[in-house]
Amino acid sequence: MAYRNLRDFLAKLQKEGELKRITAEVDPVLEVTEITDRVVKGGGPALLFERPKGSGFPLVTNLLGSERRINLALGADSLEEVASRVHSFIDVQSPRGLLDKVKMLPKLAELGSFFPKTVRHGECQEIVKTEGYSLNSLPILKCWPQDGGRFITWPMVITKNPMTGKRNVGCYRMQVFDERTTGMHWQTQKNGAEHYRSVGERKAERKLEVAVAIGSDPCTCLSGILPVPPDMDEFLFSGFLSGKPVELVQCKTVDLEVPANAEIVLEGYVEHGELRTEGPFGDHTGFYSLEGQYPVLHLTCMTHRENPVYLTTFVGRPLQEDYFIGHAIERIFLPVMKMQYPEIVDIAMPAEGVFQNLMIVAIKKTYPGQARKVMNAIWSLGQAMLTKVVVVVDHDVDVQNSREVLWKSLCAIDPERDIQFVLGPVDTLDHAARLQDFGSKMGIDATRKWREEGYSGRWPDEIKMDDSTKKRVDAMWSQLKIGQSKNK
Ligand SMILES: Cc1cc2nc3c(=O)[nH]c(=O)nc-3n(C[C@H](O)[C@H](O)[C@H](O)COP(=O)(O)O)c2cc1C
Ligand SMILES: [Mn+2]
Repeated sequence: MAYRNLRDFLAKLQKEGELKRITAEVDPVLEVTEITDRVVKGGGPALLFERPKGSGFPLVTNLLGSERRINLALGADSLEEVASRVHSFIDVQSPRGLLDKVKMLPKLAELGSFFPKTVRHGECQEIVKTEGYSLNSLPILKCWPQDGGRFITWPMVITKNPMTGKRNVGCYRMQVFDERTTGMHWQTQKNGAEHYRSVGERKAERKLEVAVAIGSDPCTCLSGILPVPPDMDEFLFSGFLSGKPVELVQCKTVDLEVPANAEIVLEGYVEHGELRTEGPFGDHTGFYSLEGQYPVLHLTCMTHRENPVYLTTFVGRPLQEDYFIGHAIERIFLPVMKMQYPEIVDIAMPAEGVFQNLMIVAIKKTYPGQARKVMNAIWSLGQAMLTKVVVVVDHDVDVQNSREVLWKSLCAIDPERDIQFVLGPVDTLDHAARLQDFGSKMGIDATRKWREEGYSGRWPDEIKMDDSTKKRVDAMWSQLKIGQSKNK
């Protein structure tokens, strides 16, 4: 069921009425954003701009900007279905007896079948250009008015850990500086930044090779965004998600491999210590991230398919496409979180919290202080460490319903008692932090308080009508001739 490449998925979207082709000429400078912004917020389809101004190549936006398209991408009817598949794999890890071990074998063999495979030839190298090429040939967006320039927004940036040789794939925006030079927006705590720093510890050869793949089958496109642990290959995980191993080809000028089915590949290197002003950029917080000093990528080669389709996205005031992607990732990784922290019942990151600002966690509290333990767990868990506000509620709060969370949490707190501040790493994009990358975070324990936690009152029950009264009222409802809904 896996898609062969980006076009194969576009064809599926077209068949499902989830793709709109735009034949009019549209400028990648601002116009594509304004059009797509209206479409995303209206719940509309993916957009294929066939004639971006100034480029011979078409561009796609809003590829995964709805739950339905995310499901189509993942080949599932719902995110719960994907989550339970993830769960069934992690669940086999601790076999109890011989029988369990035997039962586990097929699962593990299946997992093995998702390891990326190296192939000889790839569509992404149909055209190879080591000379006379230019980034200006691509329809790269300038997203928002105050942006410092054009930005490649959905790259899979591939590097190898200089110490271990292990691959990392990350989606980091790249500002176009000139025809063959870009910025590399590695935020401080990300894996790409770690590779960059570790190349700086070398005495000689302080260069880090970089390959950038743009546009692929949709699960592979997600690989750069997935917050997998540093030592796990994102391509293994995206192969697992699509049900088919990612096929890789060797690059032409660097010792790295890229997805064979990519539309466009940029190869090059970053020299440790060379920094350049990057930004501003209209970011997913809904505000501009201002100029900063970031590494510079020098291209050595560009390869692409014949007539490549340029895949891009942009961020801004929520809702945007990244919300749907982030939400899917949240659902897919929830079983992993639950395995580590079994008291977690559900989590939510409402769009307005722009991922790093707010996480609401429902827990089944079984011992005193557990809400605080969970906050600390979140602040030590991969990228979730950057979460500015963690709200912990009881298991009977529907965290997906922000109004219910506001109501019940505010009723449940004695602010001075229930709020906890900590200092630590914060998101690079947090413009309110006292220092770049460092600041405070807040946890709110909005669970019912126990005697063992020093609460001496009686915690009241939530008001609910009893079932027998409801049934009697249901029965008499039509005679009352009030109309409206019978039962709320
Ligand atoms: C559209 C989009 C753009 C992103 N841009 C950046 C970026 O410029 N810099 C960055 O550090 N992370 C960016 N991210 C987030 C990273 O892709 C994400 O944190 C990823 O898991 C990082 O991978 P890593 O843990 O291997 O570093 C972006 C995410 C999306 C969806
Ligand atoms: Mn990674």
